[in-house]
Amino acid sequence: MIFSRTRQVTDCFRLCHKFTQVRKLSTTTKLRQGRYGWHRALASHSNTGLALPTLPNVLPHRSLQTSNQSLSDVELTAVRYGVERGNYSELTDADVKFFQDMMPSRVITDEDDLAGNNRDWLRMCRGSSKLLLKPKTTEEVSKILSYCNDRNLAVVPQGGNTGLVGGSVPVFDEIIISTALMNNIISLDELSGVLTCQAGCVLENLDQYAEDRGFMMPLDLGAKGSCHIGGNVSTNAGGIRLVRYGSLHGSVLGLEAVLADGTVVDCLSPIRKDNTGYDLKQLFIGAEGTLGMVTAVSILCPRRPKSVNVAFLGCNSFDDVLATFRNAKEMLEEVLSAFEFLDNTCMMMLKNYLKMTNPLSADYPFYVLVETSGSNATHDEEKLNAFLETTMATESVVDGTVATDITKIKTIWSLRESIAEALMHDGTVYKYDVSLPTDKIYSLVEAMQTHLGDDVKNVVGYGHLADGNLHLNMTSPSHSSELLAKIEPYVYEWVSKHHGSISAEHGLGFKKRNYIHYSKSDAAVKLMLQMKKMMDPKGILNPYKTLPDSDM
Ligand code: FAD
Ligand code: 2HG
Ligand code: ZN
Repeated sequence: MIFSRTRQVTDCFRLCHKFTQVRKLSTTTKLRQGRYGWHRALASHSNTGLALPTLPNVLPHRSLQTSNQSLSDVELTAVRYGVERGNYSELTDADVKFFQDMMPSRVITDEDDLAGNNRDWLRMCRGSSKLLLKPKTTEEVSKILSYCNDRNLAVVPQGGNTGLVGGSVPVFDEIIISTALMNNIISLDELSGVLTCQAGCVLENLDQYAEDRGFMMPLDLGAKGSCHIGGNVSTNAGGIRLVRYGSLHGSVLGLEAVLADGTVVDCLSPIRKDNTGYDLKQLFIGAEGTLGMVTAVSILCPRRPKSVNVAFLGCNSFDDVLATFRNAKEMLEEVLSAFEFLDNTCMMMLKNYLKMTNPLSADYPFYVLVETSGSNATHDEEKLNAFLETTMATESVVDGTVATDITKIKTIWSLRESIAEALMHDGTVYKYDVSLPTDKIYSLVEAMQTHLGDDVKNVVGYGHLADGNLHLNMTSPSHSSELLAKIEPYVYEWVSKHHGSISAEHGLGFKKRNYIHYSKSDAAVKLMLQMKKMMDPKGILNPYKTLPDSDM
């Protein structure tokens, strides 16, 4: 069995430092069974050939109930944020008829059917679109955009609608163009590992397809059961493996996009080296649907590792987390595939709201999740063993557990991947996703705790420590404009002062567009506005998103 390991590491844990073996994991597994199917994300760790359960490609959020908010309560974005509608045409019956003639039964106008597409995952943004289109081909997307451009109708591209910055839903009545039916896998070259597919393929499905052929997707994130590869590319999603496989700017080899006027730009090259002119595909990666609609992607998939280990460790301070990271970089570098952290308030929420179990014998101020992936189990275990011995000897780690089989690995990962969901049960969530010099990451959480005091219910910090990426989240019983005004722009000023980025991986979307100046120079923003004007002169593609409000 591939996940079997020498007893060395666990024995060493027990003997040296009162490390707990994963004895509570069976309990945890039981609690989670059948509740949150989407956490099968962790199947990607499997190299065991185990048959994994088939689970629905939906996140559980649709049925979540937070403290003071029911689904129908989500305030219209335009009202909550006081936005003015752009000078776009209103949808007419003739418009709807045009689309119905073009793609009968894939034109949705029923208000109830549209509700989920009008509202974002966080339930903070809601639009009032009257039309959802579900094209199947690039040609259909091209016809839709050409028509909308001629008619001056605004549109919003939508993938899995798991975005966290309000980018994937309309602000007013923009037509929603969903990639839900653009889900064909075109090819996977088993020599190069290049996978080519339509934009609406669900990330997890792609990963399973790749797994069957000995490969894996180079990115992984908690929303993998719902998000689409086109959405991933359009947000330049980071996730839990960026430390190992890099960003989508590197692994996306080619893409196809449709411009606002319907022009199809074919840059779907599956080749690795191509220095012919400007690298246009990069423009669409992270553009959040404001420059074109991504219709197909070629992406480089690494070989699936033969050996995977996950350690979940307890630390007494953030300095200890940093020391553990330093050791991991030094001792595990070439096999390190994830290094994540969470604070104890996150753990409390996982326990209280999702009834999950801390696999360690006690609570600690901080937890670290370290994953190694490699091709030689003995080699990887030796390295992990040496790393654990060192961190224990220096007491930067005071408790921990190593998961040795796929079920336990999944259980540990599900702790980390469920934090966003647990937070939703704590009330209204104010979500910030920032990059900072790694040693400054947690100082921001402390600064916000001091700054907000009792005005806020909880302030938590967790994230992709290896990438210097903090997920700072604050909660309050219900939405409060006063609280928001106390958080912003304070948080952005803090990040800018410490030379960070105000959006590490989620993008700017609707919520953060007007704060772009905290991370980009005037000249850079001006050039972005000029590019937008050139590629989408009427501004029909995802208006009110990514770029700051401007008179240009
Ligand atoms: P959507 O939410 O539908 O859209 C996102 C943006 O892309 C919108 O602006 C939309 O207009 C645009 N868009 C979508 N499809 C296209 C297209 N084909 N062409 C052009 N524009 C398009 N993000 C991370 O980076 N790392 C994480 O670890 C991570 N974890 C998450 C965990 C949870 C539980 C949740 C709910 C979200 C998480 N996210 C994470 C955020 C989100 O999942 C990612 O941003 C994801 O890439 C969005 O994909 P999607 O298909 O849902 O896109
Ligand atoms: C994650 O890493 C996601 O879990 C969500 O990017 C982050 O909830 C958040 O703030
Ligand atoms: Zn993240």
